[in-house]
Amino acid sequence: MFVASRAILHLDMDAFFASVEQARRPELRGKPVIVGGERGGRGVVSACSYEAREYGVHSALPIALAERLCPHAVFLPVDMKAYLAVHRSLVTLLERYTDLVEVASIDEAYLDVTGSRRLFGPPRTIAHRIQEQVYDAHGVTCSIGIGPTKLLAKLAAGLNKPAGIGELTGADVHGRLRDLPVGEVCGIGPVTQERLAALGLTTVGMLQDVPFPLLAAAFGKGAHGLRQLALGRSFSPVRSERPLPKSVGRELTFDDDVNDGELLRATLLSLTDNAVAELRRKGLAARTVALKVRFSTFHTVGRRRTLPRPVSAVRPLYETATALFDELDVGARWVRLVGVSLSGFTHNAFQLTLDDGWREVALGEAVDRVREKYGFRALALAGGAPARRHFDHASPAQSFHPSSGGAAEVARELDAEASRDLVAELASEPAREAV
Ligand code: DCP
Ligand code: MG
Repeated sequence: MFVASRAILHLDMDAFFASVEQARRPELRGKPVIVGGERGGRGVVSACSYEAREYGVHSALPIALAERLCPHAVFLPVDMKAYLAVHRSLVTLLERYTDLVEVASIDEAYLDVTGSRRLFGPPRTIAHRIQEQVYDAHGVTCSIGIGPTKLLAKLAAGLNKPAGIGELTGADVHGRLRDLPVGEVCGIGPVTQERLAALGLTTVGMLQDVPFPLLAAAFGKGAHGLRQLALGRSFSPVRSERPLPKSVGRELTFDDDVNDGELLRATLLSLTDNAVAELRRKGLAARTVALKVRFSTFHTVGRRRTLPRPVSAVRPLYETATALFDELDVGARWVRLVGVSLSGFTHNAFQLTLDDGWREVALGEAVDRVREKYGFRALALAGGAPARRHFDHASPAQSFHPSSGGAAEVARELDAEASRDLVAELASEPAREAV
């Protein structure tokens, strides 16, 4: 079961190399343009404008053949330097909308905008803005697909070429998707396509319906993956190529020193919850939890623990933080500051299996969605309540110091009116995330 819903965009430039040429030489606009080599050359077509496609020209066709199909086309050599310059500028533009930009090719990128909606609006609004900005900056058009997975977003972009914006949802998997040729699905290449055709399977719908034993007989271990693709179930996350952050942490200096164990634990829960929210926004999972405690004497102690595998749910990370806290044996000593820091990151795979903590992850993402809409404080973990009361009294904008990144944001979130304190009963069932 796939519960978590992400908002993923797939952007693909239209007739990329040819469009760049048309943009810098306006006299070529509206004309068939073929990029790949001069007339009479021995090369193949790299790109061709949509006007040239009407004559049957396409990428990888020998230039000589393209010449025959469309004799009046303008033939141009490849100017990779120019296309790369546009490419780099596009990536910079896309990174304004989210940290999670995966560059898939010279003219294609995936964006995970799940965490960007609060700032930039719904995915369709983001897609319109990107299209406009790309055109304003470079005079070229792109197509953008929206979906809950990369696979569906890419299909949606392909269905809306050129210059379109389209969306495919989970519901479309058993609707519009069924009539598509299997070759349209990213991951089903020409060889697989041929083998499927030999079984009489040419459309996505056929691949959805074919009895599994038949598929397994033909494709062995690959059968499961094929069926998943046909059902739009590809949960591979958008992988940004940016280096992973070293750590994400939150710490709190109390306005008055504290020696109340319950309040300290509740503070740890709020800090962990806050740090994990940032973790999920960045699409990461963490393996290492570090705890910092500064006593009223300014003596500072720390403990860290590494989990068997990376997690992105609050509970196992909080439980580790409290275990570390117990080991420190704070007793009745007065505490000035506590901090929780997460590190040892991997990209969160969102590969949800029944025994893999999917419920925790799905709940976490549901909490993220509510917070995106109504603010961070709209939902708070049950055990964090005493700490929240404390924050409310303790001029939190000054006393709450995120130890890495997002400082302004968190200060703002904690400063918000505490009028909508709903309690998320995440604690209602025992954790399934084994640590
Ligand atoms: N390319 C190439 N040789 C190929 C395919 C593509 O050199 N066989 C280059 C030129 C294309 C660019 O990569 O402009 C992007 O490839 P796409 O497959 O996205 O094709 P286009 O952007 O040209 O057209 P479309 O509008 O179909 O995306
Ligand atoms: Mg393209």
